[in-house]
Amino acid sequence: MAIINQARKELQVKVVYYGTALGGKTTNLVQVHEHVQAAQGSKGKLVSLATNSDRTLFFDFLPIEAMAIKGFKTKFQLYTVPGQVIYNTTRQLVLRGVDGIVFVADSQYDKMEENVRSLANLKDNLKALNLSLDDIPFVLQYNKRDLPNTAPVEYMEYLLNNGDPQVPSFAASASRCEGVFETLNMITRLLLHKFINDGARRAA
Ligand SMILES: Nc1nc2c(ncn2[C@@H]2O[C@H](COP(=O)(O)OP(=O)(O)O)[C@@H](O)[C@H]2O)c(=O)[nH]1
Ligand SMILES: [Mg+2]
Repeated sequence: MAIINQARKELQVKVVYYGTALGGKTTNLVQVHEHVQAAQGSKGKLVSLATNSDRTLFFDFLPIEAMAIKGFKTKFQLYTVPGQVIYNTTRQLVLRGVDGIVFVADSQYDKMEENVRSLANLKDNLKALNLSLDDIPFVLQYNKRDLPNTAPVEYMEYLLNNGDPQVPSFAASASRCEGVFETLNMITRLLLHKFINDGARRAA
């Protein structure tokens, strides 16, 4: 759950970008980091937590619209996880305390099985933490739409977004910064609504 710092009037929200290795998680974060207004004076450093051959990245940022919650600044921390199978322990660690999840799927046809496996792995890892995708704001991104060998979005929806209700999903080409902010804005909005609703429920 989000960390609330009463003294500093700060709400800290953790968003994790999950998905297969090489799907484009890091590219999403790098694009966001590059394009977030430095003028806000609120952008954290892009920090790389190095594992052997893959990186976990995170940084803080403060979306303008998020400042509206009752005098609290909402700080978003964006994390990626290493995709390789052998780093499951790291993935579990990164998921601890997660508030929102973006699943970055690789749209290339030959990655569909890997996408499905990674999503199942996400659910398993959440379960180990007593969490469920049903309770966590969750958005799907179908990345690498610029490549020629992509599966149709409808097919990816069928494979990856077959819950009831479906979750928001976005076609993207992260390396061209297409769909990156659409995805981020949606997870941000879902998170803020959840906090406002939870707060209202607590107050009731
Ligand atoms: N063509 C294409 N390549 C991409 C796209 N997004 C990421 N890539 C490339 O895919 C590779 C893996 O991306 P990366 O962000 O490191 O994947 P990660 O393992 O999920 O963090 C890199 O070479 C990226 O430049 C995209 O939308 N289109
Ligand atoms: Mg990466």
